[in-house]
Amino acid sequence: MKTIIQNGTIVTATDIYKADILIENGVITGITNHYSAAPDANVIDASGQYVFPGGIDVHTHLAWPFQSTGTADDFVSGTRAAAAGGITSIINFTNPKKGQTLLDNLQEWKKKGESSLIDYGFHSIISEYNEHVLEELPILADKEGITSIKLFMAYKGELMVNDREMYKILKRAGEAGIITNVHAENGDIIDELIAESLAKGNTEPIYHAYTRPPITESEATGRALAIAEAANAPIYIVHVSCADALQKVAEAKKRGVQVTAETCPHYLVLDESYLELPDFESGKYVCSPPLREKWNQDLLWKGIASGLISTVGSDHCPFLFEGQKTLGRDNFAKIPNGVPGLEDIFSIVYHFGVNEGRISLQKFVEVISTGPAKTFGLYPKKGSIGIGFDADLVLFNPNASRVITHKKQYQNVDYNLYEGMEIKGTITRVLSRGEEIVRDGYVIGEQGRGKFLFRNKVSKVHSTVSAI
Ligand code: DUC
Ligand code: ZN
Ligand code: ZN
Repeated sequence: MKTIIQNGTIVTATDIYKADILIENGVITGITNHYSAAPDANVIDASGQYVFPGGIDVHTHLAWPFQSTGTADDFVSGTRAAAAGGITSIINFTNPKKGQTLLDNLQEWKKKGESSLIDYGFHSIISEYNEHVLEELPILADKEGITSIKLFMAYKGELMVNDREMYKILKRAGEAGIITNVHAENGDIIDELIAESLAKGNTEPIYHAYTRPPITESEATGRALAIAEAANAPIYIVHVSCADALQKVAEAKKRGVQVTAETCPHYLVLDESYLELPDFESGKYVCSPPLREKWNQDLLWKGIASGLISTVGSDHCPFLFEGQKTLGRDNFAKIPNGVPGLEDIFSIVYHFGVNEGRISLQKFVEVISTGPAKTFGLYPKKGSIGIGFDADLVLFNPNASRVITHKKQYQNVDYNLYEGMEIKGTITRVLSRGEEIVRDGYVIGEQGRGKFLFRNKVSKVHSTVSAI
């Protein structure tokens, strides 16, 4: 089956040009000025539209058990939401059970992934250190194509590992061609600040932010980077939320640490004041790290523009407002940490980045597709538009507008973080490996068509930094 996309404006991380795209068997096989429609070809007219590479969201928590509950989206609702929002590949976090090997745990997650609509991979979380873990790392990379893991410096008793464990794991991971994602917050200090706050009767959601101040993130970020430096290993700092933590990334990059960094749409657009909304509306915005004072946003956007931040990931960790977020109505420490974002990440970064003049079209493609593909071993199969790439494409009308509302969303959540925001630019079609899976805002692809992503080893850290 041949598909031709005619008359669109192709946007990659480096170029913008008008051309037609020929797709055969799910792969881009030609790009030229004009293809005349062959009788056996499906022709899609993209006049007046951008053609972007599909978004790659490397930070999702679908079907994720956490804090005595579990996220509201599974691989069915979550990947439908992703597709509707222009995301054609995800990398989801696993969550190991106590005493389970990484390899056994992975098989369970691969089973869950089979219901995906789009392509999917996994980062293996390591929350329990033992010698077996170190032995499993090369097997994960060589035999399973799992070339990233994740460590937490917070959530003691559930996920947190200590510095010595981090060092050993990072070192072995680096030797095995694996990049380590790190959640950088000082869990011990945070736990003490929470205890102090509750003892004083300070239980409202704003205290979630006050008990996780920027210093707890920047200290842990600096420490994680020092550990990676000592271990001579690549590291990916997830969800950088504030200027102080970003500064630690800049300093480490200057020293030659193999670091890449991510921020999330909510840190770019929302701020700490949402945690003071009345009637427990504030509970919807509880995530970790917390939303920060507004002035940080400008520095995060500048970090994207300069290349210091190479990826925007959603940290899609959705909980229902009724029944999940409300568990913490009387105690902020009981509100499950996490917000939905997968369905809107593409639009939010485009609108507030490109339309509002903060980043170029090419930089948008870099952080939403090319950067994550390069960092996580998916390039050059995913992450751009070129001959030999999978035909994962988003057709986008920059002149149409829409208003975000939870009433018209695929994600299984009873609210939307960006409710009421007007976005200029709409997704008209999404193709995954050449197959149309979204048309005019409706998901038309079938569940279970997504493929597991066996990823390349990470030998060199991706960097596009122009100035520090
Ligand atoms: N932060 C969240 O908000 N949710 C999931 C885990 C995390 O790190
Ligand atoms: Zn995290
Ligand atoms: Zn996360």
